[in-house]
Amino acid sequence: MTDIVIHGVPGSPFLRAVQMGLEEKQVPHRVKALAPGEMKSEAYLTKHPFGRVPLFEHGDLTLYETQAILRYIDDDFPEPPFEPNDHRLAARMNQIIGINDWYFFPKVAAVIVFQRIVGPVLLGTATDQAAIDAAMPMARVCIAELDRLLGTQPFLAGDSLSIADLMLAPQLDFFAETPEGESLLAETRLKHWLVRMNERPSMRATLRPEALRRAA
Ligand SMILES: N[C@@H](CCC(=O)N[C@@H](CS)C(=O)NCC(=O)O)C(=O)O
Repeated sequence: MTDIVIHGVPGSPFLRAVQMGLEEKQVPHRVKALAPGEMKSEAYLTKHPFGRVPLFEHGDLTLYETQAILRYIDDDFPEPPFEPNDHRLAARMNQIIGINDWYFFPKVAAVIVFQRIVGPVLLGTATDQAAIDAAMPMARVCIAELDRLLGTQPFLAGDSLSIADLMLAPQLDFFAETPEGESLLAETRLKHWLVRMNERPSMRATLRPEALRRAA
């Protein structure tokens, strides 16, 4: 089997989503941790011109964008499938991936998780409360909407694990470490879904580094 390598920064929720996908499929792989600044190096930018993680390599295929990577993994390693057969549930999965990529990550997690945890712990920066306050309206909408879409289903897009769960679980698990995340998730069905997700071997095998697991 061709070697699979994922380049990333340990703790990144997008990296973790890909790691989880491979763990769920029981596909051997290795993570190449990037050194600080390496994401913006000339060599890295030739493979990922946007300078982000993860970057996925499988033989001569180089791929970035987490949902594209997870869809590729699902096609190349079919069992267990990550996409619902029912086209309505597949549409729901795609919608939730969109919520993550357009609203939750850039407007909520990238602000609040950064201000509360990543900045202070990794970069030694102070928390900007005004930035957190400005992100809260979108945070409320995202959590309420994800909770509504989950409804009483076991997984975000129905009865089985899908790419929506793989992408959202690492994001919400990190967000739940912040006081804002903890309080918004309290009393939601999403919180119970997160507990169930955290019990999966794929989540347990891909824990964030210790420093990023401390409550802010
Ligand atoms: N749309 C990208 C987003 C990836 C992303 O934003 N990753 C973050 C880490 S969680 C990153 O690389 N941040 C570095 C930066 O913004 O310079 C994907 O799905 O892979």
